Amino acid sequence: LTPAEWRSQSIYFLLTDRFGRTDNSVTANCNVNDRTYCGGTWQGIINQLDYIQGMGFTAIWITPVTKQLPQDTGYGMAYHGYWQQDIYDVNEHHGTSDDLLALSNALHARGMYLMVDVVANHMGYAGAGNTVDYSVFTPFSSLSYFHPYCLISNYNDQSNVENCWLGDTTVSLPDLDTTQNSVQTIWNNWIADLVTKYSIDGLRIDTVKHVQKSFWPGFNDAAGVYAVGEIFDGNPAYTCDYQNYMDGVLNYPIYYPLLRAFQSSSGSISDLYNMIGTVASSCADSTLLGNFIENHDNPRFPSYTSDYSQAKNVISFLFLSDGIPIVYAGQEQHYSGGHDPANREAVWLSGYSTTAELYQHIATTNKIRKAAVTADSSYITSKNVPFYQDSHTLAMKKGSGSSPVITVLSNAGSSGSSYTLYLGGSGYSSGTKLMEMHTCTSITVDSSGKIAVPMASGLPRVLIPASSVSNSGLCVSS
Ligand code: ABC
Ligand code: CA
Repeated sequence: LTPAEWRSQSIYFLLTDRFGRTDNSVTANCNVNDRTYCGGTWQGIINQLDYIQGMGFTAIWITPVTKQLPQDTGYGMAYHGYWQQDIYDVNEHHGTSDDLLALSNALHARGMYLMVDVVANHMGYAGAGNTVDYSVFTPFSSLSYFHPYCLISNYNDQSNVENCWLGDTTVSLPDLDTTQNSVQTIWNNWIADLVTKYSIDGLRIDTVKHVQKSFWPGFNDAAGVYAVGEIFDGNPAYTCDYQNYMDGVLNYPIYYPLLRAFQSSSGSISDLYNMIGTVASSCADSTLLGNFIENHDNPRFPSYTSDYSQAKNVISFLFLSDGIPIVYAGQEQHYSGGHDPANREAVWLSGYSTTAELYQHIATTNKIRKAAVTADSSYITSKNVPFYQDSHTLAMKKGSGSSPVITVLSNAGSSGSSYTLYLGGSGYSSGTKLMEMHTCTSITVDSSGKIAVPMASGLPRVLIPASSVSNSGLCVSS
């Protein structure tokens, strides 16, 4: 799938080991602190595709599929998939190569897409960097393929970040010398073959900032599909520059101000307001970024606040601003794990409840976004524009000039009062008929061009033209 085809998708990110089991168990024990395999498989994902599709997702991103170090280390086992040793074989804990192919086929049969996480920066080794037996790696079976051992010690020194090693003396991440032609050739051939063999539709690329930028255009081209890179850094100038070398990047610049704005009712709305504009102007194309508020490396949103209204607001932001929304498995169940490994709870222990409040909120928000895409051919490529803020409220518009989607977010929280926000500056002219999609309230833009938005309990509000409502399957009059 091309970048242009990915823009309108929505992604469910899951750790294969933690999402679904072949036996469909919803009680199998999974103690996150053990940092060991809990039994999730590719077949287990196939078994639960209705659950994922029921929220409106059109794609899944799965953790790396390659064969991992086999030991139980001081940090447990390689259940997450980032400690590879053989790039030509698959992780047998997740199933066979045929199982992975079956997952790809099952997704495609539903019109859904497969994104696979890949690691080109390093391999994984159980032990300190000066004790590595390079013969365990396939194909990088000698020291000559790697940078000399040194641990990353200074994140302000880009050559240290690129040429030294991640990990520590418990688990080493031997750092490939990606400047060598032989290493580049192996990786480019490998990714082309992997994408072809499993009909992969997109890539999430790990540790992008730890490899020299000039490596990435060739790798992305060889893949031939949309790739979104992980640059774990909140600075838009630093992170956006990587979009000049690959299709998209994970939206870490928005992540931090989004989290701060909604983690409490005193969070800064203006910092988020400003960052929307900064990212739109700093990144090559903000509509190809990957938006998230949770992942397996950071504490889950409910570990900061248990408030459901705040959780709904951040979800609405992910879907209705520029970029491709990414929800991390368990987010829909309001899981609240903190730092790695606590944020890697097994999803089956929720019983895959489809009545969960956030499951329903995500389903509704996916429908609203799809209705906007259907009604307005320029919606998905247009730039989101924030146009109103007060200390608890942010309003933004995205879509064609005459009929944008209006999203109103609030950080007042569930105890927030009920009131009417008279919202100006939307660009809608008086007399236009709109629908607020969460309350199904019909609203006519008033004679001064203002929209009377019914706010309550700190919940998000989304307005679309009345003429687009029928595309959504929501607010159907009886
Ligand atoms: C293991 C254990 C953990 C244990 C840890 C020490 O070792 O499992 O329990 O606590 C994989 C596994 C992890 C594992 C690691 C290391 O490997 O999933 O469980 O931890 O063995 C990617 C993946 C991630 C994966 C790897 C490695 C890379 O998403 O799941 O981890 O393949 C750095 C990397 C980034 C990496 C991340 C985990 O570490 O750059 O690619 N993620 C600063 C640095 C970042 C750094 C980040 C976290 O800290 O700049 O480069 O990420 O260490 C903002 C700044 C940011 C700053 C943050 C903290 O603050 O703007 O720059 O990030 O304001
Ligand atoms: Ca490196």
